[in-house]
Parts: sequence; structure tokens; C-alpha cells
Amino acid sequence: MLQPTALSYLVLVIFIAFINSIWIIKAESNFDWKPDINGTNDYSCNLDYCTGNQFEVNRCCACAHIASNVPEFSPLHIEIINNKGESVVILNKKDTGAVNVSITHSNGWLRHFPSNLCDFKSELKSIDFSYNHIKVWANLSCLYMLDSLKLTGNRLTTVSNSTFIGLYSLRSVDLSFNEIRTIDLHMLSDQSIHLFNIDLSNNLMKTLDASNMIIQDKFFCKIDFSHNEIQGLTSKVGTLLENEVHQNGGDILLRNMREEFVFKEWLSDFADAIEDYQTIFSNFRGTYDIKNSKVHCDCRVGRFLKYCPNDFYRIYKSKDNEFICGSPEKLVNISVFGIPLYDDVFDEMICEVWDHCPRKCKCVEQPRRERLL
Ligand SMILES: *[C@@H]1O[C@H](CO)[C@@H](O)[C@H](O)[C@H]1NC(C)=O
Ligand SMILES: *[C@@H]1O[C@H](CO)[C@@H](O)[C@H](O)[C@H]1NC(C)=O
Ligand SMILES: *[C@@H]1O[C@H](CO)[C@@H](O)[C@H](O)[C@H]1NC(C)=O
Ligand SMILES: *[C@@H]1O[C@H](CO)[C@@H](O)[C@H](O)[C@H]1NC(C)=O
Ligand SMILES: CC(=O)N[C@H]1CO[C@H](CO)[C@@H](O)[C@@H]1O
Repeated sequence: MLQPTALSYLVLVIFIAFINSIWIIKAESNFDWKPDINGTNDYSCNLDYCTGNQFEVNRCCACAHIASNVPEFSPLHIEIINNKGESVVILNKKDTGAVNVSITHSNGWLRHFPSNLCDFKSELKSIDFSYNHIKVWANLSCLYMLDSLKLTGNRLTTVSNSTFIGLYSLRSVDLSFNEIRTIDLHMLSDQSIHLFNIDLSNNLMKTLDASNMIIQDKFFCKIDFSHNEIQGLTSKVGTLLENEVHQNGGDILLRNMREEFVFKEWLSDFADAIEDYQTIFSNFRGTYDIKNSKVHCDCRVGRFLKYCPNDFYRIYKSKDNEFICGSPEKLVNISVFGIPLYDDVFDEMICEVWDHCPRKCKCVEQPRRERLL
């Protein structure tokens, strides 16, 4: 009686080893867009629809299938417990044992996240607290199964670089119509973060750092910063030139900005050589959409156009996008895409230069003709 049992055990072991090796090969060479949490994440992707190289397949699976595969969730309810807007999630008897739960409580009086959210950490897939009065973040890092987080129309003022830590499964976040003024450097850089869609439109941001858009070894689908007051990009940590950045970027929306964009700080002293421009822009795999925003068209835009025109068009000219100058005077309302690259109007893309400029002179750099005047 012993022998057949031992034999079947051996067969089983071989079979498991075989299955594992298939899984490993598949994960390495083909399909790794989904964060795999304890093997429980089962979002699928149609590989007939998503084709191309590994990067393209990953991006397509992440972006095209986002939130499209979510089945019916059991809804849980919120009970407000006092007039300070504090609340708890309540569990009905019939929901006990549900695998997928969601919580929706919109147009309400929440001022804080419910205090017992972590009790549902292994089932909670979706939160919608749109149009409440939430001002401060709670530590959400326990919610490792959460797929989507909607907080549009609240009163949040910041996003820190620890806000999304531990949210391994989170793919989409809506923070539009809050009062966000600042986001930390490296908002998305932590190993545990795999966010694909973020809506930060209609907030009060004035600056934006490159470390939130160009992220080592990661990509995203779309981050929407439209309808803010962003006047320029910064590059405080200088990630762009120091490290080689792979497979980074995504589509960045900067539409309808109230102020004119200035590229100065972003492309200042550390990037003037042709190679610097080429490194920055050839590495970037996404697009910028700046429709209805205006740009200060100085020598940095001039250099960009001169040094890497193909990257410039690839990055800025997605679909019906525009690139309109708001200044200097002679370029006001001029569309960069509407003019051939050899047109003399690009001579107006200049910057004042102070170094080595003789006293009482005004020196300007004019990249198009590579000269100082
Ligand atoms: C839970 O959700 C996953 C995907 O999010 C789905 O594949 C699974 O069938 C759901 N389970 C139940 C019991 O609804
Ligand atoms: C959030 O909670 C986790 C686990 O309790 C802890 O490790 C982490 O430091 C907390 N994060 C913040 C920003 O307090
Ligand atoms: C998080 O943000 C703070 C403040 O902006 C910054 O000092 C810190 O370096 C950031 N952490 C990481 C890991 O980038
Ligand atoms: C530029 O366009 C805006 C509308 O977008 C208009 O109000 C403004 O007068 C125009 N300025 C010039 C100098 O053409
Ligand atoms: C093996 C493994 O990845 N285990 C993880 C399952 O999820 C919990 C919650 O995030 C982690 O703490 C484990 O490390």
C-alpha cells in the first residue's frame, strides 16, 4: 500500500515543480504589470489585445484594463459617530465572509477617514469618499488589497511620499477638487507603489517636481495636473541625469494652467549641453499634454527644439495637443507646432546671459543660431 502513495507523491512534486517553472518563465519574460500580492491578485489582461514588446504589453495591460475588470463588490456602510465627522465602518451580518468589499460614502460629512478601516484590510478593494470634508490623511498603509481610492471634492492639502506606501494593489486614485498645494518629492517611488492613474486636477499646486513624473524602473498611465497654478517644473533631486532611468514616465496632463509655464528651473544650469537634453528627453517614454496652457518660450525651449526635435514632437504633440507661447512679446500666441523648424521666428527664443558679458552690454543666448548677441 505504501508504494502507490509514494509514487503519486513524487508525481505531485514533479508536477508542482513544473507548474512553478512555467510561472517563473512567464513572470520574467512576458507579463509583470500586476503587483502580485501573495498570489492573490487576479486582474487579467487580454494578451491578444495587448501586444508588442514587454514594456508595451505591460503598459497596455495596466492602462487599458484599469478598473474594467472589477466585479460586484459587497458594499459596507459608514456610521458617523460624532459631530466632529468621525466615523466607523459597520459590518452587517450578511457581509461576514465577503471576499471583495467596497465602501461608498459620498456627499457626506466625513472629516476623517473611518477609524476602523484596517479591520477590512484583506477584503477592501474600493473606497469612494467623494465630496466630504476630509482634511487630513490617515495612515492607510494596511490596505494592501485596495484597488481604487476616490477622494474627489474633499479638503486635503498635501500628498506625502508615505501616503501610498503599503498600498500594493492600488491602481487608481482620484484627488481632484481638493485643496492640495504641495506634493512631496518621490510621491510614487516606494517599492510597494504601483499606481497607474492619478487625478490631481483642480487643486492649488504651484510647483511640480520631476521626481513625481520620472520614476526609476516604473511607469504609469496618466497623471492629471490640469487646472492648477503650476508655473514651472523643478528638479530638486536631479534624478534625470544622475541615474539611468528605465521604462519610466506616462502621460502627464497639464491643461488649462492659470499661469504661464517657465522651464527655467527645471532645465537650468545642470542641463545645457546637447547630451543633457538628449538624455532627459530620450529616456522619457510618455507625453505631456499642455492644451490651453501657455509657455514662456525662451532659449530652453529653443535648445530643446534644436537639440532633439523628434523627442520634442513625440513628447508634446500627442493627438490634438498644442504648444503655445505666452511670451516673449514677439511669440505671444504663436503655436510652436504651426511653424516649420527653420522659421526665423525661433530666433526670438532667447535668454539673457550674465557670465562673461562685458559691462554695459546686454548679452543673450540664441540657440537657434548658436550664438551670443
Ligand atoms: C473578487 O474580486 C476578484 C477580482 O478583483 C475576482 O476575480 C473574484 O472573482 C472576486 N471574488 C468574489 C467572490 O466575488
Ligand atoms: C503607517 O503604519 C505602518 C504600520 O503600522 C507604519 O509602519 C508606518 O510607519 C506608518 N506610516 C506613517 C507615515 O506613519
Ligand atoms: C519625502 O519627502 C520629503 C519632503 O519633501 C523629502 O525630504 C524626502 O527626501 C522624501 N523621501 C524620499 C524617499 O524621497
Ligand atoms: C492671445 O490670445 C488670447 C486668447 O487666448 C487673447 O486674449 C490675447 O489678446 C492674444 N494676444 C495677442 C497679443 O494676440
Ligand atoms: C509571501 C508574501 O508576500 N506575504 C505577504 C502577504 O501580504 C502581507 C500583507 O501585506 C505581507 O505582510 C506578507 O509579507
